[in-house]
Amino acid sequence: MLLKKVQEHLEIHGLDLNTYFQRIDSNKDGKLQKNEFIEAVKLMKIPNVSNADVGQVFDLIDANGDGSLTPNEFALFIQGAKKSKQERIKQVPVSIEREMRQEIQELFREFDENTDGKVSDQEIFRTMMAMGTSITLADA
Ligand SMILES: [Ca+2]
Ligand SMILES: [Ca+2]
Repeated sequence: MLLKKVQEHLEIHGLDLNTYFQRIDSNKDGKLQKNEFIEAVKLMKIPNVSNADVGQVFDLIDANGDGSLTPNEFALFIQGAKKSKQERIKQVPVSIEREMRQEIQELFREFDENTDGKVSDQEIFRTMMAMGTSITLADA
């Protein structure tokens, strides 16, 4: 298990955000569609997270709701992960993939914070605020 984590880290280490984005943009249109995002997350093998859950996270990251993530929207998501991580723990550099995985896991925990198994609008709103992303950003 630990070995696998190390391997993952070595594989991803050195890739910048754009490189990683291009890697998971399988149809190479410069945006991440929901199925591409789900595929990328699936590779992370996060326990107890269904494709539908990942779809919900996608909708949350998709700030302008056009059904695809621009590099900018994706960057905001990853930067949110980096920022919150730096505040919590000082660690050796971690991979983008691992940051994304952690951010997604945290999003789910926050989604379901009242543990009724449903996500209320209020919970989504609080999660948005916690992420600190600029959801008013009008990107193309
Ligand atoms: Ca794409
Ligand atoms: Ca979008």
